[in-house]
Amino acid sequence: MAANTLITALIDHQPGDAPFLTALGGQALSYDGLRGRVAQAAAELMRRGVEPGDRVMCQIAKSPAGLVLYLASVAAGAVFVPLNTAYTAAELDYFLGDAAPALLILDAPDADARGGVPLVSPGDLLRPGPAAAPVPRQPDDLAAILYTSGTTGRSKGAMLTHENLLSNAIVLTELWRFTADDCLLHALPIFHTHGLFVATNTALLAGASICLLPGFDLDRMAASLPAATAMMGVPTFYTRMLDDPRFTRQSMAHMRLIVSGSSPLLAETHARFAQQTGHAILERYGMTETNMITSNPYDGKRIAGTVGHPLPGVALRLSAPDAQGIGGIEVRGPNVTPGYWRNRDKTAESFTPDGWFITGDLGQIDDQGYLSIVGRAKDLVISGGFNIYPKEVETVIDALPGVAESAVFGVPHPDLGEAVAAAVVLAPGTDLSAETIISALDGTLARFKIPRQVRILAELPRNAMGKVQKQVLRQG
Ligand code: MLC
Ligand code: AMP
Repeated sequence: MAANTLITALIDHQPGDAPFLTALGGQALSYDGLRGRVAQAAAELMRRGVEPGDRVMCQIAKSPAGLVLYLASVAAGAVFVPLNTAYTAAELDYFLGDAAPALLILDAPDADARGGVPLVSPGDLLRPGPAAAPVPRQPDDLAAILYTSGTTGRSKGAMLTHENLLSNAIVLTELWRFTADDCLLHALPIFHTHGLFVATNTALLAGASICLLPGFDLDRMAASLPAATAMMGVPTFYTRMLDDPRFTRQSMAHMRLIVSGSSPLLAETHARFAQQTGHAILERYGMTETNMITSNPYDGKRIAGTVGHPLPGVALRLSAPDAQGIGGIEVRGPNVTPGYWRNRDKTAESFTPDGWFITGDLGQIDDQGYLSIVGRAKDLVISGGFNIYPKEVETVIDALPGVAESAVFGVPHPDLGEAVAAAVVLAPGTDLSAETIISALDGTLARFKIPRQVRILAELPRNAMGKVQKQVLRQG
C-alpha cells in the first residue's frame, strides 16, 4: 500500500476484528470495517473529481460517518475542512469562498451546488462501491484546514500538515499511555482540534476503541461510563458532571484518565472533582494552530491551575517577561502550523522573526517548570470551549441600523466559563432595546456567538488613549 503519512500511521496497524467504535444504541464498527469504509469513501471522493490537495469541506452532525469522511478525505490526498454545525448560511458562504473546496458535504443538501461548489450528503459518499488505496502524501502536505476567528473579525484557516497531526498524536498517545485496551468516551464535537485530533487521532494511533456520543449529554455519559477507560472534555463537561449524583468515586473507579482542555479549568473544579470522583483531572493546553503544547504529567503531580510542561519535542518560551515572569507564550515544533490558508499577512504576523508561533496567551512558569495561563494578549472570549472573537460580533452589531458603536466582552458564567456580553451605544434619536439587538443578530452569527446580555450605554468607557476599557465593562 502506498504511504500516506497520516492514514498509514492511524489506521493501518490494528487487528481486523479489533473494535473501533463500540455500540451504544448505534452501530459498532471494527477496525477492518473502518478501513473498508474509508477506502470506499476515498474512492467515491476521487470518482467525484477530488484530487490531491483539494479541499473537502464538511458541515454535518456528529456521527461515525463524520470520522469516516475525515479519514477518507485524507486518504484521498485531500485537505479536510470541518465546520462547526452552528455556523449560519452567511458564515458558510464565507468559508466556501475562502477555502474554495472541491466538494461540500452537508447532511441534507437542498441543491446540487452552492457558490459553484458541488454538494453531497454523507450517504452519497458512503455507498458500497470500489475501494481505493490511500494516495501517497508527504509529511509536509496538508491534511486539514481548521477555521479559527481572529482579532480582525475574519476567520482564517489554520493549515495543518500530516506531520503536525501525526507528531502530536504520537506524543500524546505515549504521554497519556493510550493502548488498544482503552475505550475513549468521546462527547466532544468533531469539527475542532480537541475532538477531531486530540481525541480521535490518539485513540486511532493506540488502536483503542471509541464510544462516540453525538454530543455531551449527562444521561448518555452515565450510561456509557462503565465501558470507558478514559475521557476528554472541556471544563463545562466537568462542572456539569459535578452537579450530577451519578458521577461518583464508585461509578468512575475503573476510569484511568480524565483530560481537560480548550479553556481554563478552575482550580476549584479540579479539587471538587477529585473529592467527588477520586480523579485528578489532567489539564493540558493547546490551540488549533499548534495542536497540543503542554500537559500535566501522567504519573507526576497534576497541579490545578497549571497546564503542565511542554510536550516532548515542543519548545516553549515566554517573550518579554515582566517582573513576575509573565510573558507571551511562543511555541516551536513539528506540531506548529505552517501558517494560514492563502493569508500571508496573517501568517507573517503570527510568527516572530526567528520562527516562533505567537499564541497570544500570557503565561508564567513556576520553579518546577509548570506553565500557568494567566491571561490573554488577544481579545478573545472562550465560552464552553468555543472561541468567540469580540471584533467579529462588534462588526455585525455596529452594522445594525441605529447602532453607533459596540464593545463585546466575556463575563464569568457558571456553566460555560465565560459568556458573551455586549455594551451598545445607540445613534442619536434611535431607540433599540437589548432584545431587538439580540434577535437582529440571529441568522447572521452562529448562536453561540450571540451575546447573552446586551447593555445599552450612553457611551463606552475609554482610557486616555481612546481605547475601550473592556475590564470596566466586565465589572458591570
Ligand atoms: C451551545 N450553546 C452555546 C455553546 N454551546 N453557547 C455558548 N457557548 C457554547 N459553547 C448554545 C446553543 O447555541 C443553544 O442556544 C444552547 O446553548 C443549547 O445548545 P446545545 O447544543 O444543546 O448546548 P450543549 O449541548 O449544552 O453544549 C454545551 C457544550 C458544547 C459545552 C457541551 O458547547 C461543547 O461541546 N463544547 C465543546 C467545544 C470544543 O470542543 N472546543 C474545543 C475547541 S479546540 P440557543 O440560543 O440556540 O438555544 C481548542 C484547542 C484546544 O480550543 O486546546 O483544545
Ligand atoms: P482555539 O483557537 O479554539 O484553538 O483555542 C485555543 C485557545 O484556547 C488558546 O490560545 C488558549 O487561550 C485556550 N486554551 C486552550 N487550552 C487551555 C487551557 N487548558 N487553559 C486555558 N486556556 C486554554
